[in-house]
Amino acid sequence: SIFKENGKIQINPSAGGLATGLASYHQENEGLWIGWPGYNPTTDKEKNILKNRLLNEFNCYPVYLSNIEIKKYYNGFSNNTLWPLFHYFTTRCSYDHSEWEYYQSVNSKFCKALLETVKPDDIIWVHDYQLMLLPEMIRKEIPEATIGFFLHIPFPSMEVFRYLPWRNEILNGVLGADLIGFHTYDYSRHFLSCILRILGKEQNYGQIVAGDRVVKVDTFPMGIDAARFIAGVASEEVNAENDNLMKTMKENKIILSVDRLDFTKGIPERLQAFELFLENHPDWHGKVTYIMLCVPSRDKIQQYRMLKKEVDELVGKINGRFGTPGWSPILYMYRSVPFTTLIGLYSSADLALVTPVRDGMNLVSKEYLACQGQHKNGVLVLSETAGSAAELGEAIIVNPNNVNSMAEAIYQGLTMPEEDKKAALKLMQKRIKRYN
Ligand code: GDG
Repeated sequence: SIFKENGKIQINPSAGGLATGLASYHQENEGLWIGWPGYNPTTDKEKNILKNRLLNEFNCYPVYLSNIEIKKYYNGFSNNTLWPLFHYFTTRCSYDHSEWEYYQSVNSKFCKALLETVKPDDIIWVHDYQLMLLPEMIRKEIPEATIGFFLHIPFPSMEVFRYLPWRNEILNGVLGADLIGFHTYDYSRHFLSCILRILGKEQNYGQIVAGDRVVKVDTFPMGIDAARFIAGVASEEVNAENDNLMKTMKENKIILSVDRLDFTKGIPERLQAFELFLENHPDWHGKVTYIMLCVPSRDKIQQYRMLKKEVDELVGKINGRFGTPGWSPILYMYRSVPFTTLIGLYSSADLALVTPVRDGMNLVSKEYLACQGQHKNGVLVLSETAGSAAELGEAIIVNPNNVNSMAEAIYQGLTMPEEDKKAALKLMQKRIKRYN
């Protein structure tokens, strides 16, 4: 995120899965990252200053969006049509023709920025649902280009995808790439089934013939830079933060959740499950604290503001119902915290609650496991509809809509024998380090 403080522009890496997950890769390679910086300079002079700083300090190249483009392309078509549809929230989708027009024009704006910077033999890697038309646009301009496309969110089943009025255009857009990647085998399968039933194109072992090209579709579950998290946890700064946290928490067990505040993350359902756990297990009152870190996200969209209100109210209700002068069941933070604080929380928590109703992958689940290191025995409660559940079968797997079973999973996780916790954790940690 970029903002102005005392007249000077501050540049901070953003806290979304795509940005954090690819940061290490970007730093270690000589690529150029083209993207919207999330900030609108008001003058041409400021635009140029920011552009130079992004290039020199971060190897990034900005595409500036106007206010109307932010409204119609970003908050509109990307986050109010594709995002809810691909996460199976079909009743939350708007299908607005003018937003679709902005989606097309902003995709061409990115194509133009790419043409300004691309060099012969560059490999072009297009990311995510905001740029699904871009591979085809680039292909038209540079027919011999090498293009990859990766989707960071789920690709829904054909029965859901077909709701989209512009389904053919989106599929053809992506088919401009040479290699199309998804997090899980199911998403790849859904995509191939749409290609067959909507475009009538057959596939053979994940290969599709598109004109005179062969396009390959495959599964690449995104990993984390495990070494960076493990080294971070060992640092003095993180140890000092943890000592402080332990003083406040005393002997209490810590439950942790970390998400962007998004309706796909199942936050209200999770709070209801925690409330039910406290109701069913009074012996745990005063002995457990749920630290809930919610990072503000897309707060210009009405539905996100309503969710914020709902979450605020639920937290207030639960703390009001069970809290005592010496104990608040939920410690709620609505902001982004520095990396050291985040990994300190990951390493201190006895149980992580990762219960999205739908999530492409979910990196938080992997980061938590990495930060538990060799000496902790943390338990992961994980939703079956997070992409990471396909890789982390040793976690306590739950249905995120089943509040009763989530409440019991919390109890089970807190009371499990240490050797069982350790055995599950070790297996998952090994996998995370290997597929980093
Ligand atoms: C999308 C897909 C997919 C969170 N709070 C803070 C903070 N974070 C970082 C975490 C993590 C990232 O944000 C969140 O990543 P997720 O993967 O959990 O979720 P989305 O943002 O929804 O990401 C998702 C991902 O893309 C990658 O393909 O896994 O399914 O929805 O890395 O560490 N970082 C800091 N402070 C915070 O307060 N510094």
